[in-house]
Amino acid sequence: MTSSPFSYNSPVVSIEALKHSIAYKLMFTVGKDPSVANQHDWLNATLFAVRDRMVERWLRSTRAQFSQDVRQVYYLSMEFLVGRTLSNALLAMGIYDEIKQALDEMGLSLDELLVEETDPGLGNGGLGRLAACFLDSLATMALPGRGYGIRYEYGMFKQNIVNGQQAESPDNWLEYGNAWEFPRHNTRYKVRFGGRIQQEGNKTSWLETEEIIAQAYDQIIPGFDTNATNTLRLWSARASNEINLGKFNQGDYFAAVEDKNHSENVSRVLYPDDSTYSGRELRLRQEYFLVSATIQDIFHRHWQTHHTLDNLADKIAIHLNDTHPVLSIPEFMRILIDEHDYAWEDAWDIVVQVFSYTNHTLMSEALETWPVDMLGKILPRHLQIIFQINDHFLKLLQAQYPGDNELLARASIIDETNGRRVRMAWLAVIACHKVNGVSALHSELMVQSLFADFAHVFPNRFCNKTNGVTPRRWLALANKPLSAVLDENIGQMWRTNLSQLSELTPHIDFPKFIADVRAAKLENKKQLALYIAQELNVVLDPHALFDVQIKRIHEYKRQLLNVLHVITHYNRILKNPDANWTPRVKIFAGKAASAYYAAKQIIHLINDVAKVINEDPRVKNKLKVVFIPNYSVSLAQLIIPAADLSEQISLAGTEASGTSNMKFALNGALTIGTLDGANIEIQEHVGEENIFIFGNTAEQVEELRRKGYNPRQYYEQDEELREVLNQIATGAFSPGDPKRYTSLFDSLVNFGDHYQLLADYRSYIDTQDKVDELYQDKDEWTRRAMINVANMGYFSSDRTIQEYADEIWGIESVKL
Ligand code: T68
Repeated sequence: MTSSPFSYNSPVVSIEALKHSIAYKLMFTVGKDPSVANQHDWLNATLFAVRDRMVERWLRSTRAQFSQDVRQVYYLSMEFLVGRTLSNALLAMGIYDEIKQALDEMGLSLDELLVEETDPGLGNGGLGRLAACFLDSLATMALPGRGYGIRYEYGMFKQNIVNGQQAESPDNWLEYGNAWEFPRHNTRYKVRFGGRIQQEGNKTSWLETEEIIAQAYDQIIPGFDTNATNTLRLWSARASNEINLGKFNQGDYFAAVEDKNHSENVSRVLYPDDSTYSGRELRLRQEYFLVSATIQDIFHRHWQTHHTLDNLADKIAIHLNDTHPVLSIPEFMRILIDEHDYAWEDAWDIVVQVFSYTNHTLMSEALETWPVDMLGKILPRHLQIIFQINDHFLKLLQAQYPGDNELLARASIIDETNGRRVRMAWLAVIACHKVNGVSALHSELMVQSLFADFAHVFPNRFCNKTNGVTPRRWLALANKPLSAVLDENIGQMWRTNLSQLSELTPHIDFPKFIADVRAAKLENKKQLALYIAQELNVVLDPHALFDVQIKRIHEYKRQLLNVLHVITHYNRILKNPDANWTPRVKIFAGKAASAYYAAKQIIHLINDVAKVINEDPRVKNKLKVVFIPNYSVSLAQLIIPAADLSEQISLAGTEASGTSNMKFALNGALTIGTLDGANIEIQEHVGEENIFIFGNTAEQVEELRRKGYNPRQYYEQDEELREVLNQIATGAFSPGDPKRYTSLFDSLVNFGDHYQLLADYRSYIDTQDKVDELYQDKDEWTRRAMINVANMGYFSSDRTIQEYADEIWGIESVKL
């Protein structure tokens, strides 16, 4: 074994042994003869061979956590976007090159197998990916924790672009099985819905419920270069009566099977809406399904070791990833009170110590509120408990602020202004000992706006935990060329101690270093160009500036502002074709919620504009526009390392944090962005000379709104802007359907431009000009990009998780 301060220990594994286990798995687990096995069979054989080697560590870790009886965190999330698992497991175990060689000697290519693996889309975007980065950090730091979520049968829909428009199709990700999961046929819990409440003296019972079964599926989360691993446990719904025998015997076979299907719908499909709240009953059932199975499982584990629930607060922390799992709170109370005869105050004491909550958005359209009637029908006992929590809280408030009835109405969990609705975020804030935002700005705005009343009542409850990303997946795995350059200059330890990137600083002045970094970037760009040529039949010059905006399509993220720049730039090229233009490629990717018309129009417009520009012979290589379909974690791993420019252009005050902004900067892209979310902290770390900041600040945005924002004024006063908007409105990019974008035009110019694109347009365009100018000096560009990389240590999810562990959860690493 090697052991230097600059490298990790890699285990001694013989290539022969690896070859043998892959061949063995192919025959005895996959059940295929090598002569007929296809790529997928070989992938599965390799997965099984690797998984076996991980199981031993897993069992050892689980045993250590159990025997040391340390406090554990349970991370509850409706979404986990873990990405492909094989390459990450190989990296974590330090056997990447060995497996590659073993496959090579068997006549197979690891790279070809890796892309065969399905990328499970069990999440919408940043919130789900953050949960996955956190699991990676917990395991790597040997912190005792588990993720709990839902094993959706269909993940995020697949996106195709048909005639320029988004078309959705189901993502049947389990079609070829999932070699990575362990079904736990004996870990099953009943989840109940509906029914009625019976009160006998002090005793409350919940009766005559409808029941379904939650069954556990476990996945190993390997830590990097450690024997520590953690578990992600996902629940799948099973009908509690396989078929309804009554109906079956009456001869109604279809009705009998229908019931079964109805129950299993609970874990059928991920809701594809981010940033909007849909309020559908099935979603409420999904949330309770996750919560009920998880809380039962936590209690069960605890009971096995302790035979009491009195010390729960010493041994467990439960974290709520947004309000989606917030029903855990009344569920926890219900079990303690109804099933274990706890007094209300004792149960509540435990709840407050155990629970914590992260808020990921301030936008009102994304905040969950459930109609009292719907909640009462599906979870009558939980509704009672929520009312009781509210009563206790309002009494406390009345005592503290006597006579302030407006405050009572604002802070009540029940919103009476809009039908009667339960505000889930209020419930979370009242029950959790800590509530955090995900960037400094967001956490500040959170206590000034959404939770202002609560911040007075609970001054010590609110805090900030700026997001981070795992350097294992987002640098070591995604960007091998740059990683090699880093290793050569500062050693390998940045993988687990990202602040070591600061040691790059003295290297940045060396021409050889800059040349090596440029060569690495070029290699990544060629890879991406190859993919785009194959998928979209568009040929790109890898020396052009790759300008990238990839994220969910949403009005607040302002992809449309980027399109305004594309068209402005196009117009300028046509007016002055022989000027010294910096060749640019505009790259977009992202999904729109299936019912979000305005977002779908933006996708359509990007594709319409791309078609006109890419086919215009006058433009040639000066400007190209591509929309890459079906954005996913694995596509992000391909695109981000190839980016020169990272577009983070949300309206200030709307993007809670952003995490792709961190991934781009870590991979040596310069950011063009507003002072929003974590962009502000990125600027503080990399220095204002090394980032392109434009547009209004969150304060200026508010002020403009207060004073009465008039977008038409910008339209009338800025000739270049007016030309662009008129082109869109009159069909310059949709000649076959000239009115296609009139409503889009109106939303900007005539109906208020809610996200203030026109106010930031001029500053954005001028800043893009500076980008073009700097890119002409490639060495200086690379130098600034590497100053970014050297200063990104803070944005490791290891730092974020250490803060959660110390300041919210009170957990410590396990000794192995
Ligand atoms: C994101 N939120 C924030 N929500 O938008 C982003 N919402 O700024 C932040 O960096 C990230 O969270 C991590 O903190 C989301 O991704 C959702 O995906 C979502 C899903 C369902 C319902 C509501």
